[in-house]
Amino acid sequence: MHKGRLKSKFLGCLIGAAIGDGLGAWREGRRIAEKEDIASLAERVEELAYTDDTHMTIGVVESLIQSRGFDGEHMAQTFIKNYETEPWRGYGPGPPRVFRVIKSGEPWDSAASKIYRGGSFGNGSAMRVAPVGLLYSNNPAKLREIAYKSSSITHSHELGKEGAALQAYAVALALNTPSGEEIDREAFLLKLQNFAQTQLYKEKIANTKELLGEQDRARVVAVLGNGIEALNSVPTAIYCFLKQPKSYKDSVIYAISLGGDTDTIASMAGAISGAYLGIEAIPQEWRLKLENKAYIEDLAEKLWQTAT
Ligand code: AR6
Ligand code: MG
Repeated sequence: MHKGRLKSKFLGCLIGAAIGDGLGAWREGRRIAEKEDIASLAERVEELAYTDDTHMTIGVVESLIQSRGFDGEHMAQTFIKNYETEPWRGYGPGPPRVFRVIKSGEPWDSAASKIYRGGSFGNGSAMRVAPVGLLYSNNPAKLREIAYKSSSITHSHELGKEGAALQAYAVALALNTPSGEEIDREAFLLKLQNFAQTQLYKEKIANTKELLGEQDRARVVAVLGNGIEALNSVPTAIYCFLKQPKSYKDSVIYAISLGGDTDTIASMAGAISGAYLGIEAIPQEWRLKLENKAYIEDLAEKLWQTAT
């Protein structure tokens, strides 16, 4: 792929994730809503302030750039530093507790198991993993390894790690499909299904395929979920992208209209959509409202330089 095109996709992915987060944050925990109401909300809000989803994604990129690849200790310390600077970003309950355990001397790759029995299966490691999908898009085995490792800093449960790997792989598949080329939705899902190592995710992805033509959003939520658990949000985000792959705006609005963990599902859907369509596909009026846009763009460009 042409280098300039790839750069647009890196920008689209990270800006797309941040905007999905910032817009979805207005509807977190709410019920299913009309798409028109979400569209008019997007027009009304003056600033798209981001939450922990983007704050932690920023930490992942900063660490990948500075370490020129994955370094678990460095990434953990970056998360801690960022959290301590801006603890009010709406973090889930687990990560701040993990950070305290690491600060007390526990190694980065064992601290998370001290918090929840079997580790966390929340979506907090999938919501921040897009940069891993961008950086390792040409090497699925490495992508999986780094997605698992980056997850295990805070989310060491198998379902948490697998959710992160699937989201990263969806970003990689989207990045590697030229935006002028139509997405073969069934082939996209088949690749994800084969990539998944957990039966529960394989089943969810199979359900996703069945639902592609579904009009009833209550049924989509009933089958795929809209919750804070990785299993109940990563396949949903992938679905939101595949439902309308040609429109960033429609993917994000649809994701938020499903209710529940709207910021995270819209952020993950936005990351995949932006990686496929590139930055130009994200409405300019939305981009102008994004908090800290210049810094996120700068990180996207540096990650692109690291990757190429
Ligand atoms: N056993 C029982 N419940 C669990 C377990 C487990 N092993 N693991 C997770 N949960 P957490 P996150 C439940 O705390 O994933 C922000 O709003 C438990 O109810 O690791 O970083 C973001 O925007 C726990 O509180 O946090 C995201 O929406 C919850 O899953 C979200 O929070 C979340 O796991 C990310 O949260
Ligand atoms: Mg959030």
